[in-house]
Amino acid sequence: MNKYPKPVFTAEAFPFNADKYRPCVFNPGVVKSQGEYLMVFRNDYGHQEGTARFDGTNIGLARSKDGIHWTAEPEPILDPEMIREQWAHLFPARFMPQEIKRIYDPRMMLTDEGDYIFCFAMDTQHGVCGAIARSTDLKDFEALSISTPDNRNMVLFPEKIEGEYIRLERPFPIYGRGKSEAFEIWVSRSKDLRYWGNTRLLLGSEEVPYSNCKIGPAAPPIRTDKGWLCTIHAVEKTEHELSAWHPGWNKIYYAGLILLDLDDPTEVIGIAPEPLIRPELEHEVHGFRGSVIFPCGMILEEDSSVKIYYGAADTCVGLLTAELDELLATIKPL
Ligand code: BMA
Repeated sequence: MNKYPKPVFTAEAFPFNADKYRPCVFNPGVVKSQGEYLMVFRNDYGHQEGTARFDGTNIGLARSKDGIHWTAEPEPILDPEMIREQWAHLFPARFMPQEIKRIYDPRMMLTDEGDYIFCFAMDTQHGVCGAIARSTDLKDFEALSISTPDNRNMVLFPEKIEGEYIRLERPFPIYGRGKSEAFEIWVSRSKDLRYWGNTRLLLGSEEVPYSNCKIGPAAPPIRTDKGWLCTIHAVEKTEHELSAWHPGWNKIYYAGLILLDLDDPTEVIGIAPEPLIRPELEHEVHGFRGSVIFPCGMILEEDSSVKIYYGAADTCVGLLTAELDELLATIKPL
């Protein structure tokens, strides 16, 4: 496995709002299409010093020929303003436009028809929703569905299974779990990306040995002979404050691996007992929220190598490359 010693994408590569204090680009959704890599990323700009707040958040797009060197479009492709205008019908008119506050953490998949399907988190005045949108040109985004709150980290499988789309998701149950932030990964199915159902628990946070808190799905899974290889993020809450611009930040985010049954991806068949990526490098440990590894994109190459793109310290984008076999070798039966 090879972790790139420096970030592969930083705020310097995204000129929009570059004059703002401490801009961040992170949590990258990545697909590969006809030899070109496309990355959608979260951009937080205008950090309000001494607080956890930013002036704004939008979603940008970058392209690459090799998956390592990226060129960003100069303007965001999606921001809360566009959603307020184009998706106003999703909310009662009396709550608009102030209802939609932030959009962030994009993941992306490509359909057989060549449409881009986006999943992202949407903070509203009435809770956090998981949104799904379709785009044919990465300019206009048609709303397909929004979840009830609180739910986010929606991650679609890259293909239909038995005629159905499959999504991993992470609701936030604050009643009934006995401790705060014990949040799990659930799975739902849909025939048309609009109506979701057959929801089922996939993995409990207590089943992940390196987490004492919440877990969530990370990048869209990849198909392998052994099963669907799937990244997760898993959180360890510590007793001490970690290096961060965010006052009081005390959570470590690790990336981990699980394996899902090929025919029935609602069944976990294996888990790697140790984290795949721990925050260790300078750009992973120091930043807006230090010690955060948050993958949102994973590409299986023709030579069976794998690229995993992750947000590092909620500030920039890191990359881990590995052979598929070495990733699968870390998995033990659940
Ligand atoms: C999660 C999300 C992510 C973020 C992570 C670490 O809850 O908000 O966007 O990267 O926390 O701060």
